[in-house]
This record gives sequence, structure tokens and C-alpha cells, in this order.
Amino acid sequence: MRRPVDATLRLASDSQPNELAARFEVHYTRILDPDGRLRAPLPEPFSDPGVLVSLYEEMLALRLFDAKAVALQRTGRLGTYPSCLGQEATAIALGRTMAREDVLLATYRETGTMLVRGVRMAEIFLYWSGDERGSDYSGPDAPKEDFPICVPIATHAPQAVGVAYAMKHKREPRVAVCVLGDGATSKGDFYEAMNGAGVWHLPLVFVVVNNEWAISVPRSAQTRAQTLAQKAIAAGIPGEQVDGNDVLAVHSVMQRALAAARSGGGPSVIEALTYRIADHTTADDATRYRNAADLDRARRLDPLVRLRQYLVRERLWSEPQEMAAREACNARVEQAVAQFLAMPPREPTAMFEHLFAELPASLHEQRDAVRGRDHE
Ligand SMILES: Cc1ncc(C[n+]2csc(CCOP(=O)(O)OP(=O)(O)O)c2C)c(N)n1
Ligand SMILES: [Mg+2]
Repeated sequence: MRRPVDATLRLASDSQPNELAARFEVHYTRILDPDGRLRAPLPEPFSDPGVLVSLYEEMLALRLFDAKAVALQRTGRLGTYPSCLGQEATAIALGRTMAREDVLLATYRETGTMLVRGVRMAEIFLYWSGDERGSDYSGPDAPKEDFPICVPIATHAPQAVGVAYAMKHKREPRVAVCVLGDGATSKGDFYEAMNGAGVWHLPLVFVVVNNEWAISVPRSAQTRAQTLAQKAIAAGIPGEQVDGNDVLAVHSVMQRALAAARSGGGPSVIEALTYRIADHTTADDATRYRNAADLDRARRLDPLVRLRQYLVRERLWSEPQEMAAREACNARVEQAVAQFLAMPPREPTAMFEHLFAELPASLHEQRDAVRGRDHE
């Protein structure tokens, strides 16, 4: 793998800043082309057809879950929901490559990673209905130490530094994975976190999911930098790009970054290039700020279609298998919907339970007022 050049050496020499930019090399990985043809030989563990098929099945389950969540919001069962349509490959590859003992610090669009790590579908529905029990991660295989979904942009990046610092301090062979969006890379938190991770050589992988939009702000208006991965250069840590719609590529790159971080190789930044096909959330209408042609182009890069084409060509997948898998996934999703809808709602005062270990006096008053109103 090529590494970006050492910026300080170049700056001290006779280079002009804009010539300097041209000399940075940010490596880009793609294994499967959008038409499902292999661009590079299949690395391990993909010689096992079962691995390829299960990656596809997990992406399919996520897509069906996602569509259901949007439908539940439209019928008033969820407050809002941020769809991950078209971004399934990156989410699933992250979930599949992280070890159970690693810690995920995610934003609101990493549903797929959470599901692969053992969060229950019903919990994700609960969360988006405004119920804090959605962050309990109570299943038998639940990732109990993963952080709850982070909605404030990039605030979990410095927290990830703290987590990784603790892992290093305790000499644990674990890795923190901080997932954030293209918009989040403009925040000071992101720069500070990369800097800290670099200085302390921490077991931390930043995954920047570049879906080209931060609500209505396009990637081109976010930064003049040609890539987001190159932001790692200033922190002195490796940064690279990967085709975020190629589940095999993200899997390979992640596996490498995690192995390096786990064995004392330090932090890195991975920029996964994808596209937010859906509205920002169900509260948004993206037709107001982007054109249909861009969306058509993005739809042709569908990560599920890409892997399916490969599997079908290799005779590892067929139409009956597709139908059976869809049926099984839909049944699983419907079961989760039933569980979610059967949960008795919490008391309105539950909203005071999750911010403070001990409720400050001013909030006591508010809680009592809510309680009083309840009993009127
Ligand atoms: C600190 C903070 N500022 C503003 C917002 C409002 N906000 C919610 S999502 C978002 C855009 C984030 O874009 P990006 O990081 O690219 O993630 P994406 O939604 O594309 O996954 C903004 C500005 C917020 N949640 N937190
Ligand atoms: Mg974005």
C-alpha cells in the first residue's frame, strides 16, 4: 500500500503549496466493478463462497429493514428515521470485520453495523420512536460496550480517542472504530481527535462515510481538499480511500486497518466513497436541492446489485435463492416490528432518566411538574 508523502519535508523544500497538493498520493481500493466484475484477484477470506453469500444476505436484510423503518415513520410509529439506502456495503463490512471486543462509536446511519454486531432490530425501532430502551443493547450477543448512536455531529470523535487511550493504557488488544460523515470532517472535533490519536499512537480507526451530502450541503461545498482521507496527513497518520459501495473492498481495507491498530500499528483514516440515495432523514425532501441525474448515476452503483451480479455469474446465487432470502429477511423484520409495537410505552417522566446519574434540583422540579400533569 502506498502512503501519502511526508508533507513537512516537501514544505521545507522548494515546492509551491499547490504543487504540493498534486504530489500527495491517497490510495484507492476497489475489488468489484459496478457491473460485478472482479477488478483485482479475490483476497482472503473471499475464496469461501459462504462468506460472499452471507455478506450479500446481510446487505439484503439491512435494505429490507431500512425500507420498513421508513414505512413505520410514514405511518406515525417512528419519530424520524435516517435511511441508509445505498450505503449498505460499508456498514455491513464494518460490522463483519470488527471483533466482538472492539468498540463502535457510530452516528445515526450505521444501522447495518449495529445489526451485525448484535443490536436487535426491535431496539433500533425503539430508538427512533424516541424510546431510550433502544440503546440498551440487551440481546444475548449484544455489544454492551458500544456507544449509543451519536446524533451531534463529530462529538464522538474525541470520545473515541478516550476509548482507544484506555484500551492502549490497559494493554488490551482491542480497537475503537469511529464512524462519521463527510460533513463531520469539517468539525474541529475530527481534527482534534485525529491529532490526539496520532500523537498517542492509539488503536483507533476513523471511518469517514462520504455519501456526498451533509443534509443539503454537497461535498464540494464542504472543503476544498480533493479527498477527505488526505486530512490524515496533517495528523501524521495513514489515510486512504475505498469504494464504499464495494463490500469486498471495504472488508479488505478495514481488516487491514483493524489488524494494524490491534497490533500496535496506530490509528488510520478510511474514506469510504458512497452516496446518500435517500433523503437526509424522513424529515427532509432532497428533491429541493439535488438533481435527478445525479441520483440516477448513484443508483447505478448499487452495492447489492454489484455483488449479486458477481454471485450469479459465479453460480453462487440464483433467483429462487433471492426470493427465499427476501422472504426470510421480511419475516425477521416483521417479527421485530411486532416486538417493537408490543412494547408498552414508557412514562413521560422517563425522559429525565438518561442524562444525569443524579438529577439536578432544577430538573427535579420539571420532572415533578410532568408527573403532576400526568396525574391530572
Ligand atoms: C453539532 C451538530 N451540528 C449540527 C447538527 C445538524 N445536523 C444533523 S445531520 C447533519 C449533517 C451531517 O452530515 P454528514 O456528517 O455528512 O453525515 P450524513 O448525514 O451524510 O450521514 C447536520 C449538520 C448536528 N446534529 N450536530
Ligand atoms: Mg454525508
